[in-house]
Amino acid sequence: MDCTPSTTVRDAVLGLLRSFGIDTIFGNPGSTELPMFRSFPNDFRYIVGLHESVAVGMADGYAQATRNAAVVNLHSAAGVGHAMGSIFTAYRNRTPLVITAGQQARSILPTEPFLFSVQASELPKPYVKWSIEPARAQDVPAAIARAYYLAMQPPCGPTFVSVPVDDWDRPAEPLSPRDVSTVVRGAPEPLALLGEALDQALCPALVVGDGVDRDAAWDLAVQLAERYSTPVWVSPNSGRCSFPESHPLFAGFLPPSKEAIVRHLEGHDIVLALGAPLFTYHTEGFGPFLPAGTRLFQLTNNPDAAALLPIGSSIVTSLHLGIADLLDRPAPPCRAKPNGRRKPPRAQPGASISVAYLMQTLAEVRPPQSIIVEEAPSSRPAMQAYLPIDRSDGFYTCSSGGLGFGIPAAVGVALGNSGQKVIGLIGDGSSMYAIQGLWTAGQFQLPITFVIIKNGRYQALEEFGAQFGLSHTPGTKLPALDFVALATGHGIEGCRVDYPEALEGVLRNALSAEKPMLVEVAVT
Ligand SMILES: Cc1ncc(C[n+]2csc(CCOP(=O)(O)OP(=O)(O)O)c2C)c(N)n1
Ligand SMILES: [Mg+2]
Repeated sequence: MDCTPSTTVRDAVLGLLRSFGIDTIFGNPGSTELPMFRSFPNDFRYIVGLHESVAVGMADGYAQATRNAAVVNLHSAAGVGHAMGSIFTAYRNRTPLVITAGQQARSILPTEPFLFSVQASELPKPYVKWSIEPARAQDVPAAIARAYYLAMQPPCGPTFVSVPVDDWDRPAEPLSPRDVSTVVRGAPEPLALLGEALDQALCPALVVGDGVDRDAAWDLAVQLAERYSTPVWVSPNSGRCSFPESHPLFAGFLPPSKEAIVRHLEGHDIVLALGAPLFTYHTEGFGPFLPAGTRLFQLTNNPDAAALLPIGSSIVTSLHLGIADLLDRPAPPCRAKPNGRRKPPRAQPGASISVAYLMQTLAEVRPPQSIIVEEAPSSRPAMQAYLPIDRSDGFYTCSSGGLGFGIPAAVGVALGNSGQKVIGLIGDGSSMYAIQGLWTAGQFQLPITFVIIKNGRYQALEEFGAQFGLSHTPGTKLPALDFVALATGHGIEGCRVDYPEALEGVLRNALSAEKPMLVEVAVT
């Protein structure tokens, strides 16, 4: 009997990816991976990022937009090192990624060759859910399959497979995909107890986190809020929008501070956190987690998030199914509607452009279905006040706090939403962590408008410096950056706007283009 495997590791892996609905590989190529791309088939596309952190950031945006794991290939140790910040962000975003990395040929590993990775599977830890360098070449396809199923299993996240360069041409058996169902439904008893508590509550509130939108439970969250007439808050530093921000029940954004969360939730006897970690603080705080007498419930699809919640009752469930089960209960008695958040005063055009005026103008001129990708730390409060997001899959930012997500993610979101306008709202400082992403946007002529908010500084850090009592924060001034030149240098068109009178026209013009455009907005 002939026991020779009928295909190669490469073809077995590509076949598997096809069966997972994956036809796109993000990466930045290196010698230790090139045989992966021998006779690269026409039904696949390779999307280059000019730095590994950009490749992973694009894959993150693409995976979130397509709701499927994205594959990204990195160059052995140095490439994984470059990508680490973006891997950290993908982990915190709970984005499913299958990351492969090159490794030197197995036979020369004992003499520590050029470019090899000494403990390849250890390098990306702890920000991957699973990591391996398979013991034998023929084990690579099964490792990729396991990496995919695990990446897609809630809570989603990146997984990592290191592949020695000589493995790709080795014989392997083709591998058929399996049905791996990972949707968890909350147990009926605790859901019934939560339902009863909500029915009896005098003044309940909802807090939504990115888990709602990630689980496609946006409409159900709206129904639940309307049924119980609850105000709806957003969990601190949420990476996605999970509730329409123009809805009369929308209450606003919880700040990432212990004392402020207690203040904002004062007066509620029940708080229900939906797909929300709730206690994501940015600075040290003291005192209780919630106001005295407030009971906390949480629905989460993440067992670890349930375990680490310091107070309250958690139910591990798909958000979609958990909320649907609550809605299946008989309707509760009618409750008075709370006041929604107050509209901010209209921003006026001054002598120069304020961030509030920029956000207000953008809200008025942007296509209604356009998608916002934001990374503009000190501009965020003005964005939240003046630029409401009212659609599911309509907003992305990073949940990690690590800069370098915005530009690549905008590219990935645009690649995953063919034709849809994407607006990247990016701080001048943030943009420089991954400016090379502009080049990929240009190569694919993606319909992205990059709005660079140029205040000439790391303003958020100056604000933090003041909070810590520093009289001067060094290293926060950013003179001499020319974003129009950077756009042109990366192959896309750029323009600059300095005065309020010109802002609307410039934004309209950029937004009407079907190609990438960069607008540098000088703000005060
Ligand atoms: C990778 C990384 N490095 C450094 C920081 C610290 N940091 C937080 S906000 C910020 C400033 C960002 O500047 P910019 O995008 O211009 O926004 P602004 O603060 O001016 O609104 C920096 C450097 C970070 N969050 N991530
Ligand atoms: Mg800035």
